Amino acid sequence: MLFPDEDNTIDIASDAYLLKGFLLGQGEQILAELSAVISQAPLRHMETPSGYAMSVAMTNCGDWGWVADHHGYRYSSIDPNTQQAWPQMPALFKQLSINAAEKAGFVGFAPDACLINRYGVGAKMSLHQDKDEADFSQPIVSFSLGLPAIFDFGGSTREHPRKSIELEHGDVFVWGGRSRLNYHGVRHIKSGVHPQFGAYRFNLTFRRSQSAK
Ligand code: MD6
Ligand code: FE
Repeated sequence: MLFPDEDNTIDIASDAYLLKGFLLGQGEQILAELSAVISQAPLRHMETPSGYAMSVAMTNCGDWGWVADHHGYRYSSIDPNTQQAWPQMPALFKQLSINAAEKAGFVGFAPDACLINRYGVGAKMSLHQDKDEADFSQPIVSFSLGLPAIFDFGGSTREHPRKSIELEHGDVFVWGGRSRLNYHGVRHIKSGVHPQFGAYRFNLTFRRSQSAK
């Protein structure tokens, strides 16, 4: 165990850590920044290359944003819906993501992309790998806000056995290194109402999408 003295940092797999409640107390400020981002770059249901609308509504902030369309999946510096640059990554988001990465042992995290996922009740994310980034040496830092979710975390193949983790409001999941390309997914969100985020779960994932050199 890397952090025997910190019982709110939980080892999930090699180089994967759950920071329980890391964002607690920051909900209102995060919500205010998030609302400003979403008013500039509205949430939308992107279409997969095979033509299905995703159940999760998405947008981005930062220099680069993850997009899906009939061409495939990629990072774009332009929001295809507004034809404008994505909104700047709020300083609060960037700093919290860097602090979380450091707490998990990843120094020098320099995120250039933040994907914002909004799950309504019943929405889910199928098993996938995050492999559209140019730099796998940096971790992914994932914030969970609002309704809870069951997150399935597997290994480097689809068939690898999976661990189920509950991600609750305020949790941060950091993974990189040996787990960076592990398959993962989110089960259907159960109905509920969160005092700040209503009937939604928001997930913010911070990544280094472009090569740092
Ligand atoms: C979610 N997250 O938690 C979806 N990917 O809603 C992801 O797909 C994800 O949380 C890579 C790293 C962390 C993540
Ligand atoms: Fe992912």
